[in-house]
Amino acid sequence: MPTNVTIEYLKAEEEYQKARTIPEKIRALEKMYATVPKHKGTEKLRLQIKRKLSELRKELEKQQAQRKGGGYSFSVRKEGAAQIVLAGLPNVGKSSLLKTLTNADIDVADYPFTTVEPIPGMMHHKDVQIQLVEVPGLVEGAALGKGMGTQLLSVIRNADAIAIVVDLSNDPTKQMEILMKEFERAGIKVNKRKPRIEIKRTSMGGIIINGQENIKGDIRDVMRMLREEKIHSAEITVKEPVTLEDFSDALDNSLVWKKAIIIANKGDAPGSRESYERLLREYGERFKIIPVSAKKRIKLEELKEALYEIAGVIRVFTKSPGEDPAYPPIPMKKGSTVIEVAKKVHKDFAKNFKYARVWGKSVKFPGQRVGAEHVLEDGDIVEFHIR
Ligand SMILES: Nc1nc2c(ncn2[C@@H]2O[C@H](COP(=O)(O)OP(=O)(O)OP(=O)(O)O)[C@@H](O)[C@H]2O)c(=O)[nH]1
Ligand SMILES: [Mg+2]
Repeated sequence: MPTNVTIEYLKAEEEYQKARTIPEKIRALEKMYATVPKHKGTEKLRLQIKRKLSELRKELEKQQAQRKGGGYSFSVRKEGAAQIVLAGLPNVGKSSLLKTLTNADIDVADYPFTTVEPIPGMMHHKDVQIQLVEVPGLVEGAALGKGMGTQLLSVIRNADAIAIVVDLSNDPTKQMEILMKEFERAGIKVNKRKPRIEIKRTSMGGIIINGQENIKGDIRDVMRMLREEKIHSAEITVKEPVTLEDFSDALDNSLVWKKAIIIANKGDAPGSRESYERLLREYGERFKIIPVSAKKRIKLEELKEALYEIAGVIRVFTKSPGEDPAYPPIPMKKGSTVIEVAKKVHKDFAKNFKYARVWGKSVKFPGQRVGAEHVLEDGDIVEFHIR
């Protein structure tokens, strides 16, 4: 046991030793993590706690999955170009937003837990259909199983992006604290980029690490983590400076990385200006925050635009030589290439692809000739030339 820890830490450790259930263990470990002094000398300890937490999360997931037979499982079939969840505490106005943004016919009421299962609706914006899914209200402890929380969080884990809904009439920073804690517990990394570490398993040859100078930490700890994950033979490329914790995250296949925005609802309510400003101070750097009122229908166009942006969708128009672009455009994932569009249009287009001409933001001049791997941008027009 390290000698430089606090009384609070030791208490938390005792709690951990006494804990019987997984949620109890998780809560105790979280306390241990929070009470370890943060300096170089405790880095390893903190990493160990994190890794133990991630192990417990996987165990909890397994436990819940086995229980599913008799219990309940939610899943919402994806439709449209992308799926965005509306997630927040109870009674913040998720249903009201879904109702004004989509065609969904749902209940709105002034008490918590009106919505008891995920509800989808389609939002139409810029010729693209985006699916919005209301997730029933989350509560503190959701990720540890409270209020069907684990099932609800798994709906969030499967979505393409998250719209966090907070209520400006009711301490939104506190709401954010609760939600961020549950996302963290559920292994959902919000508005963070996955560390750029590539792990290619090989059948033999041991561990090869390229870019080892990018790892800020003891290589023996790296090797230990790899052993723990049962990776004995692999080629690993570290493409940017990383800490041991980043390295651990990159190995942890129970984590998901999601983009998120904050919808600050009930902007019409008394006191909402002050709480919006506080929210902006504390979360404005990490999140795009859109203050709206579902009830008074204020700023809904801005909200649609922001949802469209995090959906990560681009519109690609196709045309035949000598003709106008076809309508409607084809929705594609951001970063899509010419050949990926060709595959969507017609399999012969992809098979017999020779080159394409492109008009729009991704090219230097109109009608530029490009190859199969050319990356397209929103609004581009593509003309396929095939053999
Ligand atoms: N003042 C104000 N009230 C709102 C606004 N949006 C929703 N409400 C009210 O907030 C209450 C809850 O709205 P819902 O849309 O049912 O909230 P929810 O988040 O779906 O609630 P649950 O499904 O129970 O978690 C209702 O009384 C709504 O009328 C708003 O923009 N301004
Ligand atoms: Mg609702």
